[in-house]
Amino acid sequence: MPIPTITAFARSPDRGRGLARDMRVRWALEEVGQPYEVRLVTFAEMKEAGHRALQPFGQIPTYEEGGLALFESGAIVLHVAERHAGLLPDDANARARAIAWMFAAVGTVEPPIVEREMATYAERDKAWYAERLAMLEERVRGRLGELSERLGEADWLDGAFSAGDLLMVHVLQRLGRTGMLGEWPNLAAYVARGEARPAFRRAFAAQLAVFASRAPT
Ligand SMILES: N[C@@H](CCC(=O)N[C@@H](CS)C(=O)NCC(=O)O)C(=O)O
Repeated sequence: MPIPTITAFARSPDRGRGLARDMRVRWALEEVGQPYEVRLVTFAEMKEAGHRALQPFGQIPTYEEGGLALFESGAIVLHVAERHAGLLPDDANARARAIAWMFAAVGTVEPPIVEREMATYAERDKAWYAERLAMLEERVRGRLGELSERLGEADWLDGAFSAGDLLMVHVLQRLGRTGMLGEWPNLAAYVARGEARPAFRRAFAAQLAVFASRAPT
């Protein structure tokens, strides 16, 4: 496989906390041992036609590998997982279930978490903010309770660690500063297990190094 190139924020708004979605792609590539290159883009560059040709919505991450260009972090992680061993089970049914967890992460669990976070940025000055935040947090709690119930005492969502866990852990990390994860000790432990993986640590260090190298001194 040619060395893929991904895009990431030139200046990450999370100040190196690894919440931007290039992190999940980096983590997947580290899990399978695939070296990669990173092209850093500014916010202005993300909105230009050149970048939009790769990512129609003017966002990161993107993924280029030979003649293939991809966007959507979930699709990129799935591509990486399908091309390499290690992130999806060999058994066809188990593989299908792991892919279902990938969709659950980005399609069912991530949206209420992102909606809550967006409200804290964009709606804080509204008269109805407190009421709306409480409502959004209840939605997040609903999903977390359901996920916690399913995970139970297992280490991972369905057998061995998979791309489904990779995406789910990264999605849950966005709740880091809210304290909400602590309400479900099994989910907090699940995220900690993901963060302890050597591939996660390498990916995290790589994205942090970008922030550190560009942060004003
Ligand atoms: N569903 C997309 C979401 C991509 C996304 O929201 N990227 C963020 C960074 S994590 C971004 O580029 N935000 C800047 C913007 O939307 O202008 C994916 O998973 O790749």
